[in-house]
Amino acid sequence: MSREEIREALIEGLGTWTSGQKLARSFKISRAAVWKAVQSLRAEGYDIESSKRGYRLASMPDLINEDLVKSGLKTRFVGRTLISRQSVTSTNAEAKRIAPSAENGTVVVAEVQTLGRGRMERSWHSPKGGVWMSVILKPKIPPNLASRVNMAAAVAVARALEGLYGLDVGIKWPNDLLVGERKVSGILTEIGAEMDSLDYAVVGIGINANLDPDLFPEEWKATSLSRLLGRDVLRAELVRRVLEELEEAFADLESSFVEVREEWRRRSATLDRKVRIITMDGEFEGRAEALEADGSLLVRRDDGRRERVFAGDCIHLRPATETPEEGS
Ligand code: BT5
Repeated sequence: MSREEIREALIEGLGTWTSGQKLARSFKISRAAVWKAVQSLRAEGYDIESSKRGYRLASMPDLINEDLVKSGLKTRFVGRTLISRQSVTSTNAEAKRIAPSAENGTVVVAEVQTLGRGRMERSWHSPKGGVWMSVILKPKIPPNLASRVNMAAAVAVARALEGLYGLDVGIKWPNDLLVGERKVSGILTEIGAEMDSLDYAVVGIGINANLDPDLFPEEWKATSLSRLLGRDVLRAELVRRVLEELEEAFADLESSFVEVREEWRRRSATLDRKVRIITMDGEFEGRAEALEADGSLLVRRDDGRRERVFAGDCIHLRPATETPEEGS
């Protein structure tokens, strides 16, 4: 407990010195106990300096741990249970394992994923510096409305990135978040359901926060927040904001869903574009004409037929040359 109090005190006095004696007196513990608490915080990654004047936290640490995310978190249930790990195979895999018995809103977050997953068995690269997290949601909706969860998550992340960093974020159907034409975030929603009810949805959110996008092949057209902003972001603050936006979007999901759906459409980078659609049944090209209420994409094929696409990949094509502008 004293560890928490000392952490709070050092964060409050960020950059300034506090004597060990004062800390010991305030929390009614020995100076040796203060030292032990400082050691344990350092081991966690807090940059705490010590000198004759006492201790000081040199800079706010860019960590995503339960304490930092939860301090000031304005949600009712999303993120109230938060499990943070150094390294996991995939936060979605972890979250799915615990989902049946987990509280609505439980979050799993990791510094690194060794087997991060994209859609359709693709891999998602998850080096240190990113935000890799999964949120377990239990909306009271039938399974056929599950795509709402994915749409709500995309809108929530877009709002968070815009609200915190002033970025103009577009949504490429079905689940990529783009700034300009580059992917800054991807979402993978997986569900567990009975015939007529959704047991849970695991919303996996990957955000390229403080990492060098040149680590990835150019054809991915990836970017990161640090590249876009020219500075690192505080990831705990970002996680907090995403969780808050997610809770707000969640409320809409169980009711009319008008607000999220409209914003999802408004942010679409795919609508009115020339696209190539790749589904399990093959591929075709056409113009993206509409986004339906259930999240499907209506495409007018080059041969004039209209096709409704529920799942698949979409490549934006350049109108003039009709060559691919970006990867999946
Ligand atoms: C997605 O898949 O965009 C969903 C990504 C979801 C990742 C989160 S992280 C937390 C949670 N735990 C997981 O294991 N997953 C979720 P998709 O649309 O299929 O895009 C995958 C493709 O994007 C890959 O085939 C690569 O081409 C590219 N890619 C891989 N890693 C990337 C990255 N970090 N940034 C941008 N593009 C990437």
